[in-house]
Amino acid sequence: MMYLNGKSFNKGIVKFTDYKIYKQQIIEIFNSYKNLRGNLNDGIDVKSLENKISNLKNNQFIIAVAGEVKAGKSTFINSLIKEEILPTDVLQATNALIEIFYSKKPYLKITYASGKVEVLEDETKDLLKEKLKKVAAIPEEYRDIPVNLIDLYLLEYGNIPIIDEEFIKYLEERSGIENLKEVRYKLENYIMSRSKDNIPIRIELGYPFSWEFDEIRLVDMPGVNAIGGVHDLSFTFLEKANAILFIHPIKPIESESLKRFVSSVITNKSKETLFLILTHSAVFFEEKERLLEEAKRIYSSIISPDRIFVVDSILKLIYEDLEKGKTLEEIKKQSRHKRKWVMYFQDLAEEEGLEEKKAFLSYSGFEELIPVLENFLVSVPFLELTKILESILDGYKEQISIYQETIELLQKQKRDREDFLKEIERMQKGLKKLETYCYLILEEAATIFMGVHSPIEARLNEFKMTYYDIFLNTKELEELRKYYRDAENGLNQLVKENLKQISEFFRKRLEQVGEQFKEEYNISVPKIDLSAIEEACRREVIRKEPIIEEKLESLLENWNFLKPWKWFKSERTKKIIVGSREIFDKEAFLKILRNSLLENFIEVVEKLRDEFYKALNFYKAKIGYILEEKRNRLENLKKELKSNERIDYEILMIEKKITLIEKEVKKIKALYKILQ
Ligand SMILES: Nc1nc2c(ncn2[C@@H]2O[C@H](COP(=O)(O)OP(=O)(O)OP(=O)(O)O)[C@@H](O)[C@H]2O)c(=O)[nH]1
Ligand SMILES: [Mg+2]
Repeated sequence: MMYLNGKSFNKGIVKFTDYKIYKQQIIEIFNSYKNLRGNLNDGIDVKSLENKISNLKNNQFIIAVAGEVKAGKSTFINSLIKEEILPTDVLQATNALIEIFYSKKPYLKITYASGKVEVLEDETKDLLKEKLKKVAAIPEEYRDIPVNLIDLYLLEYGNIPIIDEEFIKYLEERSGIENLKEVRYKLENYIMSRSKDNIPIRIELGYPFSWEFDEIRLVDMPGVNAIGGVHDLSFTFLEKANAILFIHPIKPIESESLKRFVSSVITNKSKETLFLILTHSAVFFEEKERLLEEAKRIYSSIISPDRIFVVDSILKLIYEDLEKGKTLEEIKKQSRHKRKWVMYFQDLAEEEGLEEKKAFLSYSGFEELIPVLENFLVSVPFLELTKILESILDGYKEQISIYQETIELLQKQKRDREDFLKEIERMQKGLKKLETYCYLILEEAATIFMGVHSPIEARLNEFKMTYYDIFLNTKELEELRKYYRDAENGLNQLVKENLKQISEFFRKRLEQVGEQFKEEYNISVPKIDLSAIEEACRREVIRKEPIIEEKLESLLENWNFLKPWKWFKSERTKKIIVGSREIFDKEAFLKILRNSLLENFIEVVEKLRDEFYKALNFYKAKIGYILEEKRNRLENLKKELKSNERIDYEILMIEKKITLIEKEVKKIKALYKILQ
């Protein structure tokens, strides 16, 4: 329909507003479904549907905005949310990321490395802006010292190092900055001013923005370092992000940091969510088309061309000012930044005979970006919507078939009780036989899907070998982190695919059996919600919750979201003694970490296999349960003696219900058609 793996976009562009409308409709459809269904088991796993609905309700879209220092990240976000609230032109502290979300009242929460929390509510925009600047930015005078390294040292070791030659050498080596000795006093001053109590690690900003914004969380990431690296908390966010926007000035077009970011930081999975946003297009306005084409060519192997855009955030901000009723003259006077661009593009607009406001928006490039971005973000949940509709439709179909079967039986009962009892007995016999059949199918499944020659074994082994090699050959800590994550994600995928195969197998077999039983015993094989079973199994196998369900609030405790990773890091940190100081020995640490990860990885794979086998039992239990229920229903029908009036009344009620269901089905089908 729309796109697969974010690779290609077709005609159907979905906007947030559309999505929100459809979502609301589907929530209503689900509520009616729950009512109409009552206690009747139509084979649909209502709990699982309910989960999906509640996920929809709490859905959050995370947009991570990453890029090198000074690339224009904060300005870009400001222009997107139409408020100049994030500090720009100040160096963002390396360990502070700022999350921005919609809130009716302004709200600012700052969490420091020590755990200390500060909350500001109901403050004015200017005050929030000031506070943000103070907290998230690094003072100008420290720009030439490796503040991020010092902060990281503090975060890792908790104490402030003595600044001696060794430490200065350590800083120089790791930062690539030379002659730090000469600014020793700066180092001292900086270190004196830092403690876990004033290193912010998470800043949450709620504000009544005027974008269709309430489900979006934008994250202003600290600049990736020159070699494209990010620290663990940033990595966590990148992993969770629904879209990663890598901001890069349009010139120079070639970016080492982007290449490294892609090759060694973000996981394969996240690669599918990556956008490249080239900013500052106003500065090279004449060349921008050419540069865009060049970027698409240069980055074709790492990023899909329909996810590369050229924008100018300042032009967008000018447009927003105009939207708010300011005149170009006023804008010129108020902002030094904008002045030059107002003048240049005002002229251009005049030349081209364009209306001012329109011109600035069009020159900004955001008109192209925003629809694609919105569509990209809602496409996945959109698919989820259609899946929910499909399940409900299946449920209704089964309900109608159960009701019709019941009406038939009731009519038979009215005509001839003998005959009716015989029919029920025949059906019960059929069900008994069906149960045996189902177990046979399960046996068959076990031989196909379990054991040394099963497809999952082959895949698991292959997988193990691949990652074994990758781990062993990884020389950088950061890459190891990415590959470990890749391995975990890969396992998830592997499990998913294999469970799907099992489900497919059951689906086909049950269909065959169904035809046979319909003819022989006049019973329909009860509907089994295989996709819900699949999901339940997946939850058993992979303990990690799907991202959507994860509460963002718990992220801080999940500072170690990368659990094994973090665990190894903190438990097995290898330090060596250099002179009087313990210094982090990267080589030794990497070796230990690599081995630990390997051990852990293999353990996970083994465990996974066990769990996977258990999944088959899960199918068995579910199928057994559904068949038993159907038998009980027949048993009850048999026992009950009913007068003809009673029977007529029941039939009438059932027919009424069928009419209601048919009405809903019609509604769903209409909506389904739109969504397709
Ligand atoms: N003309 C033009 N200037 C821009 C654009 N984006 C950012 N700038 C300017 O570039 C400078 C840096 O922008 P910031 O938004 O602070 O960059 P940043 O990536 O957030 O920087 P750090 O947080 O320190 O890493 C500011 O002076 C902005 O006005 C753009 O699209 N066009
Ligand atoms: Mg910034």
